[in-house]
Amino acid sequence: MPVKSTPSIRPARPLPVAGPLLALLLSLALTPPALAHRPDMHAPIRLMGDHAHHKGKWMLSYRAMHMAMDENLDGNRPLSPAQILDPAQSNYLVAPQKMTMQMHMLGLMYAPTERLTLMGMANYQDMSMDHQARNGLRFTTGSSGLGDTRIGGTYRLHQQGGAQWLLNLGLSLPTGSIDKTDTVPPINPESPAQLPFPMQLGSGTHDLLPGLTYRRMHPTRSWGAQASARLRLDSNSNGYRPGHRYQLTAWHAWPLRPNLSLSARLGLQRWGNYSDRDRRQPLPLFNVTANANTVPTVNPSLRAGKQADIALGTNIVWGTHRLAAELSHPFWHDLQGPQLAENLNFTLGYQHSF
Ligand SMILES: [Cu+2]
Repeated sequence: MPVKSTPSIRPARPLPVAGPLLALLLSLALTPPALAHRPDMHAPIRLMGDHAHHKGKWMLSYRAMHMAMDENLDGNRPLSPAQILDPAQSNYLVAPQKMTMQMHMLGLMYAPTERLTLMGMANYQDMSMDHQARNGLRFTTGSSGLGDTRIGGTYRLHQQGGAQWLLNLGLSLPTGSIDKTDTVPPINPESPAQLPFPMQLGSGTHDLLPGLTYRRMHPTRSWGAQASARLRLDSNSNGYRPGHRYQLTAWHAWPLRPNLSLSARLGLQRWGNYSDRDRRQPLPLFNVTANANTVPTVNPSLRAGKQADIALGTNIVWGTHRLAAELSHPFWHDLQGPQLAENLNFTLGYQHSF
């Protein structure tokens, strides 16, 4: 009787199945998806005008932004409310402590031709600012409502292989109020007063929004850069205008999965002081000229600044839908102060093209 069978070695060999399965999973995770449909086809969600659509295509987008400011700076130097209110150093009666802003943005894009994509965007803002008065009183003011509306277009200047140049041109329309009021206890506890510059919902001005964007896709990564500006074309109905704003940003993105990418971005921006040379009449109470020393936020010469941000983001795509988020933190400031400095910005967005 031949005793050939040695069945004891059979169950010790699961590898013939596990090996190929592991290799398949690894290749799914590491193989870059096709260039045409990548999650990093779009720049980090905070940017606008970063992409164009094919002729006849529409896109609906919603972004929610949360911005927090919680420290006053003069230049790059922190100033506490006590330092700002120190009678030996200033005449200020009130010091801002922190400010938060929530913004909801609804946008629509449409490409009438292969080269041109039109866009429009409206937003709703909700702002709150905490203050401390010299007499120790703490109070909060708030304003909310429709902000300024943006319309414009993105023109595909040049596209070759994975590289493209986009020209952006837009206009900001003054749909946001510049006459928001709230009760300001140390000034007038009985009736609402005109809120200072940063608490107004709009600029009241027509702004030109030029920009230039470069994008480049590589097999396993992509990057891009954008230069943009907000140029005030006129003064508002209250006789002042905010300063111009210039932005420069560059990002790098990595498609980790066919439907998921991560991005890192660096941003630089500078903005100017307010100009009130066209002012016809003083505003009630929070009067920009007469009460310039009440609180730093009503002084048109304490608005300018420079800032550098670092941001991390992600894009998740499925079909024609995209969900994206970006968290940014300014790591350097140079502010004409005392002025509240941005500390954190979180943007969450959803886009659907059809
Ligand atoms: Cu779009």
